[in-house]
Order: sequence, then C-alpha cells, then structure tokens
Amino acid sequence: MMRLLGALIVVVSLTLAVGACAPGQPMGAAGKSSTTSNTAPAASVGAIQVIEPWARPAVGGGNGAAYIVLKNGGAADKLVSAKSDVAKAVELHTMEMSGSMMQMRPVDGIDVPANGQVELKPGGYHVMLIGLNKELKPNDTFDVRLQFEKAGPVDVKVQVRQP
Ligand SMILES: [Cu+2]
Repeated sequence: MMRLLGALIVVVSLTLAVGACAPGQPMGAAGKSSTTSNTAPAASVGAIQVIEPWARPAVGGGNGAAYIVLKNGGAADKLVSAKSDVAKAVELHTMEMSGSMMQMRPVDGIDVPANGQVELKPGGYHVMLIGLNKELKPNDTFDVRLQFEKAGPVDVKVQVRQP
C-alpha cells in the first residue's frame, strides 16, 4: 500500500514536471472573463451555472486536469468535490508558488462567491484526474459530477481540447 502511494506521488510529481498542471496564461488574463461570461452554461444547479468544462489531452494511465468557470447568481456556495469514472481518483487542486516553483496541492473545497464567479483554469484551481482509465483525445468528452455544498450535485460533460 505504501509502495502504491509512493508510486502515485512520483506520478504526480512527474506530471507537474511535464506541465499538466504547469502555469498557464499570465495572471493579467485573470480579470478578463468576457469570453466566458456570455457563453451558454453547460449545466446548472440551483443558482450555479457551469460554463465551458474542458480538459487537456492526456495519456491513459497518466494524470489529467479539467477546468471550468462557475458562475453564481445567488448566495455564496462551495465546490466540495468532483467525481468521474474517467480516473481512479479525482481531487480539487490549486497551484501556488513554493519558493520559485509552482506547485499544486489538494484543497478541501473551492469557494464560489455570492453573485460572482470562480475560474478553474491553467495555473490556478483545477479538477485533478489521477490515474486516467483511458487516453483523453481532443474532442473526446467524459462525465464529471460536481458536488456543491449548498446547491448539491450536478453532472457535466467535459470536452477534451488543447489549451
Ligand atoms: Cu493538480
């Protein structure tokens, strides 16, 4: 069991090294969400709209990352977990600087501010897919169930595409 855990940690570090979670666009792009704001939601639950779920292409057996924009038209909520049959484990991660290195770490939830939005995007929050059960090829789709603290669960189709 410890050996498996060790192997998993190695895989996660390798993925980090090759850039599945690598820093994405410069932070300057963060405030400009006009391209996503006008997009029809892929799904919605309660006051929450799930917009443009997508994932990077990735090899089977490796790790992947999925991204989404969560818009909230109501009171503050929180994305508390994600599940999918596409990977052996699914976690919510963030990226942060550790010295001069960008590193990712699991978080216990991602706040969705009242009457606002949060973006899961390269270089920031992401849905981490650990141990993919199949290759993720461009234009493939797979299902992810997002669980919100207040709004409850919602199923979304995630599309694979190049960043
Ligand atoms: Cu990650």
